[in-house]
Amino acid sequence: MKSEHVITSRRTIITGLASCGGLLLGGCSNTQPPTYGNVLRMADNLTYRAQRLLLPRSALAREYDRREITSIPAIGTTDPADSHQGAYNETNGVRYQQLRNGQFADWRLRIEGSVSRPASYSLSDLQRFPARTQITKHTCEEGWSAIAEWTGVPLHRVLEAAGIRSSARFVNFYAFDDAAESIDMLDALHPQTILAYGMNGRDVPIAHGAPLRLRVERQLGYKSLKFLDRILVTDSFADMGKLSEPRNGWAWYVGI
Ligand SMILES: Nc1nc2c(c(=O)[nH]1)N[C@H]1C(S)=C(S)[C@@H](COP(=O)(O)O)O[C@H]1N2
Ligand SMILES: [Mo]
Repeated sequence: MKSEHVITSRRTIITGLASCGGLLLGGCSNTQPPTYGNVLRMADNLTYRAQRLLLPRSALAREYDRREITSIPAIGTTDPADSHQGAYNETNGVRYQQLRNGQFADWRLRIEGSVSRPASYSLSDLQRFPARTQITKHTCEEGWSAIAEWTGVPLHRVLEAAGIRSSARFVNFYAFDDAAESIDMLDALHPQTILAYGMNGRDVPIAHGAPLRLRVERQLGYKSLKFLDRILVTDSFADMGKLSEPRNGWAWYVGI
């Protein structure tokens, strides 16, 4: 019954999208010229609509066999406490160092915004949810790919536990470096979208996003945010900060 409910709400979302016609992320009004952010995201609207029309809503990314696991480079921020790294944030870098010194026992993932029960979860709280393990290919926009096994809690379970509101449209993720990402409800509820605490059968190593990273298997690697600190559920598109795609000319929607 539960999955039927999810499918119905996805259908509602996609119908809403189709009838919107104009700028996807900027709302349905075509009476005003687009904002700066919307101009940068115009190509997103095309790829988003084309991919959502062509592919089944819940199509799974291919999953691989254990024998196909490859080595995987660590890219972007590999240590949020290292002040020499490009996306270093002093406040959060110091917090990260303290949490790491305590083996992340005091780390908590906050979930707030468009939810009826804002919450914060420890790693063991998250590990009490039913887990999902998947062996998938990570594809970086820089042109490399790698296969790894990821274990974690499906994001939809955590959103449901927090009482996600029916008006919610985006899930925003904030990391311990200055990176942040957002995804829509179709990806947020996708069964392979997980909050991963395990990689290749062990805890996620620091360089790959300890203690918790996002896996969004139907999009390019940069959507899979490492070093998760906070989740904010929103009803409309939010500014994701200075490293966000709209501010840097990167596509927000990078479906594969
Ligand atoms: N917090 C954070 N998440 C991030 C990044 C980053 O710099 N900071 N880089 C992204 C990019 S471009 C890629 S390809 C993957 C790399 O993940 P890996 O280091 O586990 O291979 O993480 C993504 N998530
Ligand atoms: Mo990447």
